[in-house]
Amino acid sequence: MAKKTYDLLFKLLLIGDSGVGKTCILFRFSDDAFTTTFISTIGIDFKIKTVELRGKKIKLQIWDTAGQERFHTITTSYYRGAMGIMLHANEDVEKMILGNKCDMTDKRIVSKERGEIIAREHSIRFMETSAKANINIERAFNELAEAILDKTAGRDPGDHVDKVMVDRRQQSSTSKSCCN
Ligand SMILES: Nc1nc2c(ncn2[C@@H]2O[C@H](COP(=O)(O)OP(=O)(O)OP(=O)(O)O)[C@@H](O)[C@H]2O)c(=O)[nH]1
Ligand SMILES: [Mg+2]
Repeated sequence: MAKKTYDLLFKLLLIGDSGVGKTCILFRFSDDAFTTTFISTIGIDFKIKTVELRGKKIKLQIWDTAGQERFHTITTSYYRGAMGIMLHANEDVEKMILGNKCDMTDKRIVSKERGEIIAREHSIRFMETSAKANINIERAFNELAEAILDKTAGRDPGDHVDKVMVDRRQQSSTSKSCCN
Protein backbone atom coordinates (compact mmCIF):
# COMPACT_ATOMS: atom_id res chain seq x y z
CA MET A 1 0.00 0.00 0.00
CA ALA A 2 1.35 3.45 -0.91
CA LYS A 3 2.48 5.37 2.17
CA LYS A 4 1.07 8.87 2.62
CA THR A 5 3.93 11.35 2.58
CA TYR A 6 2.24 13.94 4.82
CA ASP A 7 -0.10 14.12 7.82
CA LEU A 8 -1.97 17.34 7.04
CA LEU A 9 -2.55 19.55 4.04
CA PHE A 10 -2.91 23.32 4.45
CA LYS A 11 -4.00 25.60 1.65
CA LEU A 12 -2.43 29.06 1.89
CA LEU A 13 -2.96 32.10 -0.27
CA LEU A 14 -0.75 35.07 -1.09
CA ILE A 15 -2.65 38.22 -2.02
CA GLY A 16 -1.77 41.87 -2.43
CA ASP A 17 -1.06 44.58 -4.98
CA SER A 18 1.02 43.89 -8.08
CA GLY A 19 4.75 44.28 -7.49
CA VAL A 20 4.80 43.93 -3.68
CA GLY A 21 6.80 40.71 -3.98
CA LYS A 22 4.34 37.81 -3.54
CA THR A 23 5.95 35.59 -6.17
CA CYS A 24 9.44 36.38 -4.85
CA ILE A 25 8.39 35.51 -1.29
CA LEU A 26 7.08 32.16 -2.49
CA PHE A 27 10.12 31.53 -4.70
CA ARG A 28 12.44 32.27 -1.78
CA PHE A 29 10.47 29.88 0.44
CA SER A 30 10.19 27.05 -2.10
CA ASP A 31 13.51 27.27 -3.96
CA ASP A 32 15.62 29.55 -1.72
CA ALA A 33 16.25 31.81 -4.72
CA PHE A 34 15.59 35.42 -5.72
CA THR A 35 15.58 37.37 -8.96
CA THR A 36 15.30 41.11 -9.55
CA THR A 37 13.46 40.59 -12.86
CA PHE A 38 9.78 41.41 -12.47
CA ILE A 39 7.58 38.88 -14.27
CA SER A 40 4.07 39.78 -13.22
CA THR A 41 1.93 36.73 -12.45
CA ILE A 42 -0.79 35.87 -14.97
CA GLY A 43 -3.94 34.65 -13.21
CA ILE A 44 -2.82 32.22 -10.53
CA ASP A 45 0.00 29.79 -9.79
CA PHE A 46 0.91 27.50 -6.91
CA LYS A 47 3.81 25.71 -5.27
CA ILE A 48 3.96 22.84 -2.82
CA LYS A 49 6.33 22.60 0.11
CA THR A 50 6.19 20.09 2.94
CA VAL A 51 7.36 21.29 6.34
CA GLU A 52 7.67 19.44 9.61
CA LEU A 53 6.09 21.14 12.62
CA ARG A 54 5.68 19.59 16.05
CA GLY A 55 6.39 16.14 14.66
CA LYS A 56 3.77 16.44 11.92
CA LYS A 57 4.49 16.53 8.21
CA ILE A 58 2.45 19.39 6.81
CA LYS A 59 2.05 19.80 3.11
CA LEU A 60 1.64 23.49 2.28
CA GLN A 61 -0.17 24.17 -0.97
CA ILE A 62 0.58 27.85 -1.53
CA TRP A 63 -1.42 29.78 -4.10
CA ASP A 64 0.23 32.84 -5.60
CA THR A 65 -2.34 35.22 -7.04
CA ALA A 66 -1.86 37.96 -9.63
CA GLY A 67 -2.08 41.42 -8.10
CA GLN A 68 -3.15 43.09 -11.32
CA GLU A 69 -6.76 44.25 -11.28
CA ARG A 70 -7.60 42.56 -14.62
CA PHE A 71 -7.16 39.11 -13.00
CA HIS A 72 -9.34 39.96 -10.01
CA THR A 73 -12.25 37.68 -11.01
CA ILE A 74 -9.96 34.66 -11.41
CA THR A 75 -7.90 35.24 -8.27
CA THR A 76 -10.85 35.90 -5.94
CA SER A 77 -12.45 32.60 -7.01
CA TYR A 78 -9.53 30.86 -5.28
CA TYR A 79 -10.15 32.46 -1.88
CA ARG A 80 -12.73 29.79 -1.03
CA GLY A 81 -11.32 26.98 1.09
CA ALA A 82 -8.17 28.85 2.02
CA MET A 83 -6.94 27.99 5.52
CA GLY A 84 -4.35 30.75 5.82
CA ILE A 85 -3.96 34.01 3.98
CA MET A 86 -0.97 36.29 3.78
CA LEU A 87 -1.59 40.03 3.38
CA HIS A 88 -5.44 40.37 3.49
CA ALA A 89 -8.46 38.29 4.46
CA ASN A 90 -11.72 38.16 6.41
CA GLU A 91 -13.72 35.85 8.70
CA ASP A 92 -12.26 32.72 10.25
CA VAL A 93 -9.01 32.25 8.35
CA GLU A 94 -5.60 32.71 9.92
CA LYS A 95 -4.16 35.92 8.57
CA MET A 96 -0.74 37.46 8.36
CA ILE A 97 0.35 40.80 6.95
CA LEU A 98 3.82 40.77 5.44
CA GLY A 99 5.70 44.04 5.15
CA ASN A 100 7.96 42.89 2.33
CA LYS A 101 11.12 44.49 0.89
CA CYS A 102 12.32 45.47 4.37
CA ASP A 103 15.85 45.45 2.90
CA MET A 104 15.02 48.71 1.06
CA THR A 105 15.55 50.91 4.11
CA ASP A 106 16.13 54.11 2.12
CA LYS A 107 12.75 53.76 0.34
CA ARG A 108 10.68 52.82 3.38
CA ILE A 109 7.15 54.29 3.35
CA VAL A 110 5.47 52.46 6.24
CA SER A 111 7.32 52.26 9.57
CA LYS A 112 7.52 48.92 11.34
CA GLU A 113 5.61 50.45 14.26
CA ARG A 114 2.79 51.63 11.97
CA GLY A 115 2.56 48.13 10.45
CA GLU A 116 2.39 46.57 13.90
CA ILE A 117 -0.33 48.99 15.00
CA ILE A 118 -2.48 48.30 11.92
CA ALA A 119 -2.06 44.56 12.36
CA ARG A 120 -2.92 44.74 16.07
CA GLU A 121 -6.02 46.84 15.37
CA HIS A 122 -7.29 44.06 13.12
CA SER A 123 -5.92 41.17 15.23
CA ILE A 124 -3.73 40.00 12.38
CA ARG A 125 -0.20 38.64 12.63
CA PHE A 126 2.49 40.92 11.21
CA MET A 127 6.01 40.32 10.03
CA GLU A 128 8.50 42.35 8.07
CA THR A 129 10.13 40.25 5.36
CA SER A 130 12.60 40.41 2.53
CA ALA A 131 12.56 37.86 -0.26
CA LYS A 132 15.80 39.41 -1.48
CA ALA A 133 17.79 39.28 1.76
CA ASN A 134 15.96 36.15 2.96
CA ILE A 135 14.59 37.75 6.12
CA ASN A 136 11.68 36.04 7.94
CA ILE A 137 10.40 34.16 4.87
CA GLU A 138 10.57 30.66 6.36
CA ARG A 139 9.52 32.00 9.76
CA ALA A 140 6.41 33.63 8.28
CA PHE A 141 5.18 30.44 6.58
CA ASN A 142 5.96 28.30 9.62
CA GLU A 143 4.19 30.68 11.99
CA LEU A 144 1.08 30.77 9.82
CA ALA A 145 1.09 26.97 9.47
CA GLU A 146 1.53 26.59 13.25
CA ALA A 147 -1.44 28.87 13.89
CA ILE A 148 -3.56 26.66 11.62
CA LEU A 149 -2.17 23.57 13.30
CA ASP A 150 -3.17 24.94 16.73
CA LYS A 151 -6.67 25.61 15.49
CA THR A 152 -7.13 22.26 13.77
CA ALA A 153 -5.48 20.10 16.48
CA GLY A 154 -7.88 17.48 17.74
CA ARG A 155 -10.09 17.66 14.68
CA ASP A 156 -10.73 14.58 12.60
CA PRO A 157 -8.06 14.38 9.85
CA GLY A 158 -10.88 13.57 7.42
CA ASP A 159 -11.87 17.25 7.64
CA HIS A 160 -8.81 18.20 5.65
CA VAL A 161 -9.37 15.61 2.95
CA ASP A 162 -12.85 16.98 2.36
CA LYS A 163 -11.55 20.52 2.08
CA VAL A 164 -8.98 19.49 -0.50
CA MET A 165 -11.60 17.77 -2.60
CA VAL A 166 -13.70 20.92 -2.68
CA ASP A 167 -10.66 22.87 -3.78
CA ARG A 168 -9.79 20.42 -6.54
CA ARG A 169 -13.25 20.64 -8.03
CA GLN A 170 -13.00 24.38 -7.89
CA GLN A 171 -9.58 24.38 -9.53
CA SER A 172 -10.61 22.29 -12.49
CA SER A 173 -13.75 24.32 -13.14
CA THR A 174 -11.83 27.59 -12.83
CA SER A 175 -8.97 26.54 -15.09
CA LYS A 176 -11.41 26.00 -17.95
CA SER A 177 -12.38 29.63 -17.90
CA CYS A 178 -8.83 30.77 -17.22
CA CYS A 179 -6.56 32.44 -19.73
CA ASN A 180 -3.66 29.96 -19.76
N1 LIG B 1 14.53 44.84 -2.73
C1 LIG B 1 13.60 43.90 -2.78
N2 LIG B 1 12.95 43.69 -3.93
C2 LIG B 1 12.00 42.72 -3.96
C3 LIG B 1 11.68 41.93 -2.82
N3 LIG B 1 10.69 41.07 -3.15
C4 LIG B 1 10.42 41.29 -4.44
N4 LIG B 1 11.19 42.29 -4.95
C5 LIG B 1 11.16 42.82 -6.34
O1 LIG B 1 9.87 43.36 -6.58
C6 LIG B 1 9.44 43.10 -7.92
C7 LIG B 1 8.10 42.43 -7.93
O2 LIG B 1 8.17 41.15 -7.32
P1 LIG B 1 7.06 40.00 -7.60
O3 LIG B 1 7.28 38.95 -6.56
O4 LIG B 1 7.07 39.55 -9.00
O5 LIG B 1 5.70 40.80 -7.31
P2 LIG B 1 4.20 40.22 -7.20
O6 LIG B 1 3.63 40.75 -5.93
O7 LIG B 1 4.21 38.74 -7.37
O8 LIG B 1 3.47 40.94 -8.43
P3 LIG B 1 2.20 40.39 -9.29
O9 LIG B 1 2.50 39.00 -9.75
O10 LIG B 1 2.04 41.34 -10.45
O11 LIG B 1 1.00 40.47 -8.38
C8 LIG B 1 10.56 42.26 -8.58
O12 LIG B 1 11.34 43.10 -9.38
C9 LIG B 1 11.35 41.73 -7.39
O13 LIG B 1 12.70 41.52 -7.70
C10 LIG B 1 12.40 42.19 -1.60
O14 LIG B 1 12.20 41.58 -0.55
N5 LIG B 1 13.34 43.19 -1.65
MG1 LIG C 1 3.48 37.52 -8.84
